[in-house]
Amino acid sequence: MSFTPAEQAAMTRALELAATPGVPMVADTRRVGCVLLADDDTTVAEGYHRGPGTPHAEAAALAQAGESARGATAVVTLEPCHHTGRTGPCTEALVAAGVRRVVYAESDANPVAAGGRARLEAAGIEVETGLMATAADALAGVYQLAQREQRPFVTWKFATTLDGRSAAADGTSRWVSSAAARRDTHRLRALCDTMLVGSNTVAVDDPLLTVRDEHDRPVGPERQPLRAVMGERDLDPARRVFNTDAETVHLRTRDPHRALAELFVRDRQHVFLEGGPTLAAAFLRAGLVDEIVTYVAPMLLGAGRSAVGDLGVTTIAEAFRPVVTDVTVLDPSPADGAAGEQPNIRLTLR
Ligand code: RP5
Repeated sequence: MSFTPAEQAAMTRALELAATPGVPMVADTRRVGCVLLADDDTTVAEGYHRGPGTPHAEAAALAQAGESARGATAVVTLEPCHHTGRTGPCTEALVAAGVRRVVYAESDANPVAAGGRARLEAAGIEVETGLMATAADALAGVYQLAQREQRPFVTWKFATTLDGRSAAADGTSRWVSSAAARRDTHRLRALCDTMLVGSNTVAVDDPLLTVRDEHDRPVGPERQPLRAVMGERDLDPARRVFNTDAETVHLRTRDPHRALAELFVRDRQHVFLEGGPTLAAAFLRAGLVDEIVTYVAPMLLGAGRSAVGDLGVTTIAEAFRPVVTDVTVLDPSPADGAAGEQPNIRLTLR
């Protein structure tokens, strides 16, 4: 394997493109980015997959490049597909455009789309693979888990005080996390296709569960995840979760397995779980939390709602011990700082 510095930089960019927030991804689609490089290493065009039924990353980049794609190197986060699904095969588009070399990060786990490399090589295109495969794998992890387990990937997000509380004794919880942490949450919400809470959270907190911009305005309806509320009790239609900013479904079950199965049938791939302590505990006990994102605020309450309910742990040896994958300090913006906000810590665990 040998890659030029320009190809390495292009792959970093392709991974960024693939992770563009706000792209609706459902069960059989993937986040993919592509950069086309000319012989002199300049970027000819860029593309990324914008969701089901839209052109794949390679096709988007080729359309932007036009004739300049001839002789170019295509740097792609995933092996180009070799099948006709909702759109045509990327292999044929790359061959027809006269691309000289293709560099991709990892092979496609979906057997239906496989065979891209062989087709490209048969057409005389030079192919190299494995560049930044680990980063591409992390990006693809959501899709791969959904395919393997036939259920959506679950990210559980919560905010907590230093003493593990998510609300004060009187039930007030706005806000435990800082403004910077809440902005970060909206960035992460936008990467998922479903927001999930329990009916109790809707009754008690009346959350919106939308993706909102820095001015707290909802982004367009086409970029909103589905809002799902699970629980057997009836819901008050006047709750904010039923406003017109995004679609909302009521899953009449308290069983995490059944809720995820229903969401998978609706083509959902990535659930952002923002439920309260009881729902979070039910998912953890069922082994249905794949990733945890928590914002730790420099605050002590001493009493109040705990961030997570009973996990059935009675002794330290039985503790759940997720593995930390990232620790980031979220500093307040100058305006937040002037308002007295302090840094929060975001911990990501798997
Ligand atoms: C909690 O407060 C929800 O679980 C959510 O995390 C938050 C509010 O969400 P938004 O109303 O800001 O969308 O009830």
